Amino acid sequence: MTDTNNTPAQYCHLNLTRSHELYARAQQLFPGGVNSPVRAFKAVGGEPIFIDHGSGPYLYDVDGNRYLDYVQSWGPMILGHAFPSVVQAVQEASERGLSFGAPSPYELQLGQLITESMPSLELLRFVNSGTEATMSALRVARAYTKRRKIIKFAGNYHGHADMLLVQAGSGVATMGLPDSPGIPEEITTHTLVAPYNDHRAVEELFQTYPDDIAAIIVEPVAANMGLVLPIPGFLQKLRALADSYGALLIFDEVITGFRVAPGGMQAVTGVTPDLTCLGKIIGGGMPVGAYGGQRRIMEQVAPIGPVYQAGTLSGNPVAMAAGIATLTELRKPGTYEQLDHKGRLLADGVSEILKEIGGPLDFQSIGSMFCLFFAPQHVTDYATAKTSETQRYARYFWRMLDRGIYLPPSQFETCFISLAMTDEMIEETVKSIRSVLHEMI
Ligand code: KE4
Repeated sequence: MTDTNNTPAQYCHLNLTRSHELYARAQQLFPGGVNSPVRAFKAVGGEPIFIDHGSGPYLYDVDGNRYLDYVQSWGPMILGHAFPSVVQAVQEASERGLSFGAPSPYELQLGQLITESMPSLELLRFVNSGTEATMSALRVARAYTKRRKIIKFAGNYHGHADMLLVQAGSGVATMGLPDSPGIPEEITTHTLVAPYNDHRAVEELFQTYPDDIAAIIVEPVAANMGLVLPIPGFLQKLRALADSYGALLIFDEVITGFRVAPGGMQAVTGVTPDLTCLGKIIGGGMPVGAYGGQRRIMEQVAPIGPVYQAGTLSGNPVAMAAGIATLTELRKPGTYEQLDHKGRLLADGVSEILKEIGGPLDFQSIGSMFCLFFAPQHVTDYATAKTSETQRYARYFWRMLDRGIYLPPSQFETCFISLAMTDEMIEETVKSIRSVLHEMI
């Protein structure tokens, strides 16, 4: 069946009755029926599916449909869903009390696991989300440098803190929002934006504000405008520019931390940031974020320093237990070799397909992360990512869902492979991608 301009969801013939019913009710209770915008399927049309449970590599929706899950709750579920040792750790911790609002050994254990893999985090603080991590890291950077401005990159998404919702990626890009209303311009006036992979634009900003830029914050692999790899030398040049102008370099490794390697992109590239933000995998599916870095910088944080940051449930024992079990599992020998192998298996398969079909398609991958852009050229930044034909992506999304493969409901997100996926599952995925793309020609 050749592709036509039908509503993309029409390419999915699954029974989604119960999801439809729940969505109708959810819209009475939550804005858009969801608790995070990108889940609403706005970018792909149709209605979101409601998940009943997850197990290993699969999600099962409330209508009983099974999906191979390449969203993985946007990154955390690297082991797969309901991983036995993680579930057991959560159960055991829960039986000892859910929250104390006081220090516990759990925090020490997870903090130790993190710093052993990421030694640049000499001192760290747990928070409850990636947003809190980036927001707090920037506050510390401004306090430490006594400067006001920050540099971010168009298409990078660092959570929804006011100062960062400027040309952001992820759901902001998905919704095509210019930026969010409700944020006074005084808040964003100190947020400077450069194109990703363009170190010269960063240098120009430093030349314009040589003494007032506190930090550069960057996704060392951009995963919120689709997946866009740093061009060779880009991160190294950011490190050099930050050093030259007395600014801090912050790696937002909320996605890449413990995903691309145990030590994140800083381990892969050898570029050491001054501060690092973490989330997702370190909580194993529970709400955990963290920020940390050089001791002399982090000693600014209350109660030993003047920079205030706090959280009722920060370091929550149950969330810590999930993170401990997850990172402990990831430490097993051969884990990242397996993830890289699965990533290569998929990448090689898709590369063969692209040779057969040609463009306009641009496939990018690193480790167990990948993205297929419906774009007419290689994507290197937000401007080129936005040339993607999002309606074609939408048709691809629903055709893949119809085959039991759950991809991100947005061109401007990244797919994740979990350790629970077998080579056969990856090969089946490649076959589905081939048949869908041939249908769409
Ligand atoms: P949270 O506040 O959503 O835990 O983390 C914010 C964040 C920070 N930094 C990076 C690099 C991130 O990718 C994120 C959040 N990622 C999106 C998906 N790409 C979360 C999904 C959603 O918003 O529902």
